[in-house]
Amino acid sequence: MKIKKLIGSKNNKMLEKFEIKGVTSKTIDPKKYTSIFKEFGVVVFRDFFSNDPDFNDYYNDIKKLALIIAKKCNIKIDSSLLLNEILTILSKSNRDEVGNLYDLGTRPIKLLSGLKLKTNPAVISFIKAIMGEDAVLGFPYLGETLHIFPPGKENTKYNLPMHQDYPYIMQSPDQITAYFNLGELQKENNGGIRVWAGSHSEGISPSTKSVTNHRITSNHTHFENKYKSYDISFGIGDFAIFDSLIQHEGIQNHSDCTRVVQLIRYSNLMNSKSISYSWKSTDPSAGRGIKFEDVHSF
Ligand SMILES: O=C(O)CCC(=O)C(=O)O
Repeated sequence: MKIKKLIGSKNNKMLEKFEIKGVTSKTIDPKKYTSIFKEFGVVVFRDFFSNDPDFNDYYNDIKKLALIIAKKCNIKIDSSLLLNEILTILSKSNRDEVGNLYDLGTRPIKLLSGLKLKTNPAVISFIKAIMGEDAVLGFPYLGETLHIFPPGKENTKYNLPMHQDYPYIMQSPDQITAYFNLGELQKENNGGIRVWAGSHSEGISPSTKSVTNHRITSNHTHFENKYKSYDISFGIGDFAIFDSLIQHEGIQNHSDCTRVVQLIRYSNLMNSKSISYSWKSTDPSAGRGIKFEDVHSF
């Protein structure tokens, strides 16, 4: 299946130096972008995965499975629709089935094509260029999420307020969140991610737990005042990496179409804090994991 793209659908405002256009997984020279990543804590590559077989295989696998759900639920769907259009239709009446798709890309990814995407040579060489050739790469237990954000007020509860990823996930504070975008941007207001560029430079920040058990950055006004924020929206095949200490939040989807993105985390296990607690991840199910408060004082 060839991935259809919407011509002229991206009307994002330009995002300073950390938005890169015209570089793909086939052409990237990773060393060129490490200093941008270190300065801003984020780099966004537009159309990075155009014609990348690993990306296409994962996209097409998820789409095939979404069409199977449609068949199972007796919903007629035009198979030439985009993945996010299909998910929008399915979510209206079969939210639980869409949840099963979420599970296939979440904690951990359970598709071979997903594993191939996770180990895509361009992605790994970029991460190694940032962490250093000596880095031993690990995958934290809670590191993978296939986020599916359908439209509708009832779904906005899934958007997280300002936070850092590391306290949720652990394993190493030297950690990168990679953002493989699978949904096409059809409307400017279908949400995305708001980042406070450069905020990672302050390291781990104090956070409190909300009633919904979300970790919220305690001194968020400090970051709002000190760092410039950027709202980033994504199209199919766009790729971004974030320092797991960057302050960020989800932007609610106010459009009538679903936002869908695969997140994968990569940790550097040579980090001294990570070594001090034996590389443990947050692991709520097995009772063997570690909690942020076990090893950090705030
Ligand atoms: O809304 C998103 O796309 C990102 C969600 C997020 O911030 C996270 O999973 O850490």
